[in-house]
Amino acid sequence: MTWDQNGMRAQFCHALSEMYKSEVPLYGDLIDVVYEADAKAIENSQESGFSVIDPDDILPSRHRVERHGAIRLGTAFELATIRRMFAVMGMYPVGYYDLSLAGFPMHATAFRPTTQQALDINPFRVFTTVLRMELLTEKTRELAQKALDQRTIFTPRLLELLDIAESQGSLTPELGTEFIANGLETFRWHSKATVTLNEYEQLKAEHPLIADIVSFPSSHINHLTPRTIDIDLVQKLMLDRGMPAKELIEGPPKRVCPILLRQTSFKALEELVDFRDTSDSHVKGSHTARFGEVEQRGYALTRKGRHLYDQILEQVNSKAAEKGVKGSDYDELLETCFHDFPDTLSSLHDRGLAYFSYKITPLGEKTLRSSVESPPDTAAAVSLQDLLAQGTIAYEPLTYEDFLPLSAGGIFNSNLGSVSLSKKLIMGADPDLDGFQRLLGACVADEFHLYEEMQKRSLEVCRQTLQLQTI
Ligand code: OOG
Ligand code: NI
Repeated sequence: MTWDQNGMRAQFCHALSEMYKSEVPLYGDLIDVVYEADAKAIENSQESGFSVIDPDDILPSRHRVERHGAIRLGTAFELATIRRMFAVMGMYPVGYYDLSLAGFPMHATAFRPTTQQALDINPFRVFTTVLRMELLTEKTRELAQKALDQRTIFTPRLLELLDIAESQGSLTPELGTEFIANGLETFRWHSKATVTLNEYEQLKAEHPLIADIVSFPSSHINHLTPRTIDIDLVQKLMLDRGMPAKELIEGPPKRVCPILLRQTSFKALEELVDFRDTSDSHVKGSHTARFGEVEQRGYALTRKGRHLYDQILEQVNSKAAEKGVKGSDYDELLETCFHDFPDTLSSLHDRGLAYFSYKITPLGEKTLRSSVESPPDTAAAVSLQDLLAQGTIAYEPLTYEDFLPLSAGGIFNSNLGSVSLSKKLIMGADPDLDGFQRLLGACVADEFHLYEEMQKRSLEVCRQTLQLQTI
């Protein structure tokens, strides 16, 4: 058992998954469906002799344990403390997501490992949103502030353990165990609300997510998502089993070369809640927040690739809106429009649309060994194209490690009962990265930069091994 950051992350992810399974049994069923679909997909791809499966997907150390979760926070203290908590597990804020575009008064980042090695061990990531108080109406803001001021979503012991971890650089196994047990409390579901039913209704009328963020004593994990290698098959199995699956898969269509992220989900559960009463007793009510989701990850796109993706998706959505296209017709339209997005590894590589990792091929290694006697001319400038054409080095795509919350806006919306009163006001807002970083107490990393660095580093290793001046 290791208690370094990677070990802590793996253990925490496992413990959280067990807790969520007991809280939301349908999540456990979904995991079973994913295992079944993946086994079948591997069998099918072996039978067809045409492998469409990304090797990264079947790395046993990574794939089976891979999860992402999502939490929603209310204050700067909560966000900054969560940042410290995730840092103990080697998870750092990457990317800024402005959710006002979808009509939500929130912005977000994703806490995740940032190195290839850490991602390979356990890529656990948590999409973390925080409320934008300035986008609420005054009355709701006051109510939200009052409710948030009276809660602490961290146990006192967790706060002590954070100080210890930060001053000593790590935790002993005993303290690590305590850290995990205490950390889980922040994400646990509580059916006792901290507000009255009337206050809850008021918050919900402005936006259901405000009520979800503000009304409870913890920041309950609202979903935990396993990764599959065949989301179409999972979708089919979910429907076959009568699970309350959402109708469409979000994101890009099914392709030979999968890109970014495809996601589907089952609808939020209606849960009983005890609301506070002025007379100190409780009133029964209900809340829908927690759901199950599944995802298939594809290749990370460069800025250029992402731009093309966004352009095509916009085209799809405006055509769909214009003609009122829905259901399987929407899927067809999506597929047609995405014909404009190259779908071979070499075109994605040569046109600079996706990120890749380079490595020396067995042929390259053989040549290298035979040239030990007479080392190559290190001053020689060899181009990447030449090395690829000679078969000295090869590339494989980098996996997309981030999120597409706006394309998954459908997931958000399918889990919300009513329409927001203040949607128009929110949608007119500007993104506020500076404001978000102030609440976080740190900067967020740029995801494109991280992929670019991984790609560069892999090429640098090749250059050094081949003893070349430049590639
Ligand atoms: C976050 C939704 C974002 C995803 O997979 O895009 C997310 C939320 O519901 O709070 O998890
Ligand atoms: Ni999600």
